[in-house]
Amino acid sequence: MKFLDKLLDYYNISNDDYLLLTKDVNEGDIPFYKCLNNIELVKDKILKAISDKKKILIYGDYDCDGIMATSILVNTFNKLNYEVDYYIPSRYIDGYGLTVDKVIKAKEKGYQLIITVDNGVSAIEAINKCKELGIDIIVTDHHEYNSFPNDILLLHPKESKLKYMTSGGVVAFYLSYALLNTIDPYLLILAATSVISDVMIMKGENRNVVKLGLKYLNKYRFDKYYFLSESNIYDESTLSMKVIPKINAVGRIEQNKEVNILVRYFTSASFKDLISIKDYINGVNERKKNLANLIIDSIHEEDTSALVYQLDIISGMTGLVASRLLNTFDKPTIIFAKAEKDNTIRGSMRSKNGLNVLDFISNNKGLFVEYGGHNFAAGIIINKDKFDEFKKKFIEYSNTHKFEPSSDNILINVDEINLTNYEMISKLSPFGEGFREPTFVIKDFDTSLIKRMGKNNEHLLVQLKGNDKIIGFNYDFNKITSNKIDFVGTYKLNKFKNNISINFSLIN
Ligand SMILES: [Mn+2]
Repeated sequence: MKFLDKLLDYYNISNDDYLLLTKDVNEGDIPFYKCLNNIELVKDKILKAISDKKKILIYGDYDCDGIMATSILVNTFNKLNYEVDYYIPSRYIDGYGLTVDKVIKAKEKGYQLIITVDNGVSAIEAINKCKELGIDIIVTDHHEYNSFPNDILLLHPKESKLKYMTSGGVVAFYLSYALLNTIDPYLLILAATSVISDVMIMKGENRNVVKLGLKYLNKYRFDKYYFLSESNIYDESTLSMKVIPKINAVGRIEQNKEVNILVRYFTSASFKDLISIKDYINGVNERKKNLANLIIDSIHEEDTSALVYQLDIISGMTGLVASRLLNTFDKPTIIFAKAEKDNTIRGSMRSKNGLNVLDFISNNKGLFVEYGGHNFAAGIIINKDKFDEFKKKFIEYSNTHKFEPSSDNILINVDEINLTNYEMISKLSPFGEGFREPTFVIKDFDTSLIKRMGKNNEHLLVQLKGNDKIIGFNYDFNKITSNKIDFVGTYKLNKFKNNISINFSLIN
């Protein structure tokens, strides 16, 4: 079967679909800002506030989506030559979302209009406090909500003509589009970054935002991205593997208000600022990695079907540690942090195909104080005294819900690892939630061709034609038990100076 036909089969799409998915995107493919209900009213209100010289505060969130959303609006006001302030609450000091406390502080500082981004839709008490104190408030958010006061302006994907749920950053982007009357390429890549970081479905409008954002990123090569990317390839995986973890690292590691410096990074016009802040961000990211290594080294794998630990660590580290343990031990993993003042513990669940953590949650709702997430990654809060019961239940669940190797790999032979086929795949990008990058399997590979490389011979290498290779980073060589082996992996572009080659990168 031809390589393209294999791809079409895999996605269950026709040739016409392929042409549609692979065609170039342009600004006309981005929904016009009026797709959001209320946006004309919001625009009028903001323009009126500017002409009345009102003191405006943008209130964001500490994750990458919230930082992108805040930066988009701050940049927009900069372009309108109007100075605004912003605040990103600290995960540790302030907690998530606009609170009554913060509204009172805003009043004391003389703010007359608060615009929330990536939060606010459930902050009913804080909104009432604004009313009481005579502060105007506009809420832009994308989180779930039941009811919302109808005398407050709300921008929300649920109140729109959009087909798919989208990120807080994209909602802020539509507002910038309305206020500036144009699509700003830099603001679009910030929005695209938020689609990826908040794991929004990579279809429809979201896909167009990301695809055009990446096109602009490759065209303009914004310094702010260059300094965080560690790569000369700008695609969705550079964002998800390099840039976004660094943006998230600051709010996870730093326990004061440092996370606000990220908005300065993404909004400052000063190159000096940029250099010093990128050094800071990269430094925080190194500290985060070292901390993760220390934590992981201190853990002893228990002989159970799932790993469930409560550790003496800050809550910002649980996701990272859980992901690393999942990859190391190949077991569903839950890591809780040290207890909070109210005797709850926050944790991160990580899993793979075969054990859906949302299913576990919905079967055991009584155990949770709070939860949110996706099929294989969730953030949870439980009462500390429920830990033992929780652990027992989760291990029981994992006894009967074993990981299943994803069976939908495209069968290829070694000759099909080449640049032409890589390009056929990458034309379908961006990949993401709901539209996964295809994985491939090579059956019965001759193990005598396998070499090792790396300082400790920890990586697997097979040299193919030209400069193409099969590479398995930190490969588990115990898997090689006979003279044949099946390899599962993805195509990666390898660009070094003017040399381009393909790595078939193994999925351990
Ligand atoms: Mn968000």
